[in-house]
Amino acid sequence: VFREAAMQTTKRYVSRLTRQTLALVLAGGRGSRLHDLTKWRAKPAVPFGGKFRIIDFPLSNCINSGIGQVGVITQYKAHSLIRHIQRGWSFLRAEMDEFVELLPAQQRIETSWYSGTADAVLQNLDIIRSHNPEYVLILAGDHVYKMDYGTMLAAHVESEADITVGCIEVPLKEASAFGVMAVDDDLQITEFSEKPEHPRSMPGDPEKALVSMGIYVFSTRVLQEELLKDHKQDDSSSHDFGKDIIPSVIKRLRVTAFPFRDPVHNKVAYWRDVGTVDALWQANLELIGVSPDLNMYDSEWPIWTYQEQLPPAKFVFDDENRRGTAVDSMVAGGCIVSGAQVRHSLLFSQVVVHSYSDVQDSVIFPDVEIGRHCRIQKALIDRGCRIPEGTRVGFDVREDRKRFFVSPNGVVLITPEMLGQDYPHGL
Ligand code: ADQ
Ligand code: ADP
Repeated sequence: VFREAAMQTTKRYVSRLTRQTLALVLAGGRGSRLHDLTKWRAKPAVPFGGKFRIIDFPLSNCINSGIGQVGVITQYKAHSLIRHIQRGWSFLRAEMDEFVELLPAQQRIETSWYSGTADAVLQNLDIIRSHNPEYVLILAGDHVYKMDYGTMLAAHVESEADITVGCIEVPLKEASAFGVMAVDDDLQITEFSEKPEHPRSMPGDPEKALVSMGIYVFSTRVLQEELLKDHKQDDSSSHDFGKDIIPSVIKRLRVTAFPFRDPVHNKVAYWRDVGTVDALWQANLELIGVSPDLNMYDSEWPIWTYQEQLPPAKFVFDDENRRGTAVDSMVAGGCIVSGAQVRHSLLFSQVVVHSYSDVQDSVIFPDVEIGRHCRIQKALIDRGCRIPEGTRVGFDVREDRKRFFVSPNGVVLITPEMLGQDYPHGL
């Protein structure tokens, strides 16, 4: 009884904090390592997991954590992202003061677009003030993970921090892609270097480094003061949280690390920056395993998205009685596999695979049609591609390179443009 009562009190306490929080999702970066996938769309709008887009993960985390006030800061190639958010994320109740608001770069206070991430937030300071939150949670729109931000907010308040930085352990050899930190026994950050050439390892574990997830809780007053201070240093700052703000405040302010761990299994949590063609292909295919690290079937932490009303997927015999099958695969709504074999692949919505074709180890984005007699292996096919009859992909790297992009790991990326076709609307 006492434990139950204590849990109720904790829940109420955390939900008070989440209600006093405004989340800002940074969704303006280019994500250039995804090559042609981000030529016409921002990285947060890249499809993921059969029916989602990457930004659905941080946005769902907000809603599931009880944070109903969310701004999405957009800039680069934002059309499909804006369309997705308008269509999928307008179910919140304005009268309950819940919303997902779009904040495009619109030259609000300067005659420039957003420069770094801190500048993107600074240019929206008046909007932040108008919502009058106690805390501002800054998130990146381009990571895939499930996280309860309530526990991070509670840690921020309990440790009396000015700023709390979400952090995670990664292998040392990958750490130079991140902001790398050192912490003391109270988890106060004592050192922070953004993308260091020679990252430091964690004490006691020479193979691991503690890195920033690029997510921050600020007490609103601190955020305002620090952004204005950074804004004044025009020449010396790139106006970026990781490069400028965090390194400059750790000696002056109380900046605490919040280690993100899987609360159920008590281990390092699932968190992916699907920033390359290889990583994106791999992370999508991992989902079809028997018990993947990212469980999308968890009814306690649903991932919300925009979805069209689609009929169920179907697998049919063709006119010559060849079976249409998919094994060891995930297939979204609206797909038709007719007289073709699909193995170890992920088919997003409305993919059609025609007779005598064979698809293996591939990730097929929505609205793709694969013609007859195709053999496709280890491919990532972008939205809207019409693959012509008899196409062979993934068998001859030199041939593939002539028409398509082949990743360092040998994944063949195919976009409509590479096939001489138009991109579909809303990409
Ligand atoms: P990076 O991953 O290099 O490092 P950055 O390119 O600054 O981060 O992007 C962070 C987020 O902001 C992304 O979601 C991006 O889309 C968005 N963004 C970038 N520029 C923007 C702009 N001008 N306007 C709006 N949105 C913008 C950061 C931290 C590291 C940390 C990693 C974790 O700096 O310390 O380790 O994230 O991935
Ligand atoms: P294939 O080239 O593999 O023979 P078809 O286009 O002839 O493919 O379609 C095979 C089967 O797939 C059809 O008999 C039908 O059952 C189903 N099918 C194809 N297109 C549609 C569609 N638009 N709606 C519903 N079912 C379809």
